[in-house]
Amino acid sequence: MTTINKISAIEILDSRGKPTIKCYCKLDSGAIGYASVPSGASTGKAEAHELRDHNKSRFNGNGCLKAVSNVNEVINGSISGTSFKDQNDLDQALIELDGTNQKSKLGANAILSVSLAFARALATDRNEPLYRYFSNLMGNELGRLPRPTINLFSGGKHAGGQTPIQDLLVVPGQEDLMSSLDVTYRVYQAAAKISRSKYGMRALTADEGGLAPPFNNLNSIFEDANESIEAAGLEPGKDVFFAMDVASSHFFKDGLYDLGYRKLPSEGMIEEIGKWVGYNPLVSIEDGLAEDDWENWPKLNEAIGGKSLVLGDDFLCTNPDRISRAIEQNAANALLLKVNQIGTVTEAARAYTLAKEAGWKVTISARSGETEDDWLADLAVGWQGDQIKIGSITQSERLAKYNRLLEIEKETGLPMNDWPN
Ligand code: 2PG
Ligand code: MG
Repeated sequence: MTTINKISAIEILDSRGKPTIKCYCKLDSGAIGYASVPSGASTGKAEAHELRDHNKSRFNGNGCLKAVSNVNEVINGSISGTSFKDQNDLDQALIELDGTNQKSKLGANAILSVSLAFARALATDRNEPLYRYFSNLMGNELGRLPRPTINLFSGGKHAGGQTPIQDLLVVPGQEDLMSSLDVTYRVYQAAAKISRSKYGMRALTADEGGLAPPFNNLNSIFEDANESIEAAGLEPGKDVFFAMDVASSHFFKDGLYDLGYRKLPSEGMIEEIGKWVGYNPLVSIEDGLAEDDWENWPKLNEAIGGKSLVLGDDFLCTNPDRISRAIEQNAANALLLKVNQIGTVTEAARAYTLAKEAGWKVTISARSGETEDDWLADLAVGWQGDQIKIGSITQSERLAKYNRLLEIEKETGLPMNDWPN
């Protein structure tokens, strides 16, 4: 049993300058854990509720003082001095204290901050690295490092909508992390040069550090990405692959996918994605269809699932009920896992297990609004995520996680997951 001595929280700012929450958990043993919670911009409707103050005169309504006070008053009042068997025991207490389906009373941001800070406090107490705590929690041996999928170009909600597609990512195929980051750096620098010469654009970046030039059309995203890889002296489909976050819920209106130059029904969108996957070394398509287009996800999976991951983000929202339904309907073959979409470590672990038991791949993902906290790297290694999606390699809130992965790689000597080679 572990007794919590005190839980407290403060407001801090995320990578977009918006308030978020950082929590400290002190155990009776004296061990202290902390955790900061990220925040999305292209959010799914089924995500757990992120509690904001809606006081327009402060951070345009984005303050998190209510969430902070829920930790300091309600949660601390209820659980300090209480003993818990394990992570599950604490998370169940938090879920019951909130008592709503989407954690709308206390806020998923408040609840997750406590759940994660407790995880880190326990790891500290046991004198074990956080990745080991997470692997023990899952009953996993340590196996392989997740392969990074790294933003190169961005659009959609992360770049002011200059193109509807949200992210084109590179998937370096190297055998270790530093070589993968080296390849990514070279491709990124080549892409920055191409953006300048083709679009007259300085290397201005989107929320996650991807370049965001005003592409002429969707094909030019692929053209420019392939060109960047070649300009870096590398071969697309051998040294570097692609992943795409279509994030199509955000341009699905009145039954049509609005790609700017064309509006397509679901069948047309599936055909279009089939072409992208056919002509490019695209190994992962995230949210190719909208979050409520349940009827057509199985058709997308049927059409491209043999060649590419059919990855559900807004579609699944790390929600065990949605994942079970998708497994039953054969509607995807991979889960994008974001812990704050569901709100506790235990429920995220359940989502992970469901997906793995169905033979799916799992990509562990950061959010577009991130902090310098690096727990995501430990969680991805401990749970043996097949992929990790953190963003580009240009901003410190992302690099905190890449650098933590480098440390873990050095410490453990783990090999990298061999997908997609
Ligand atoms: C996504 C994420 C990360 P956001 O859509 O996958 O790229 O974005 O955090 O804005 O939901
Ligand atoms: Mg997404």
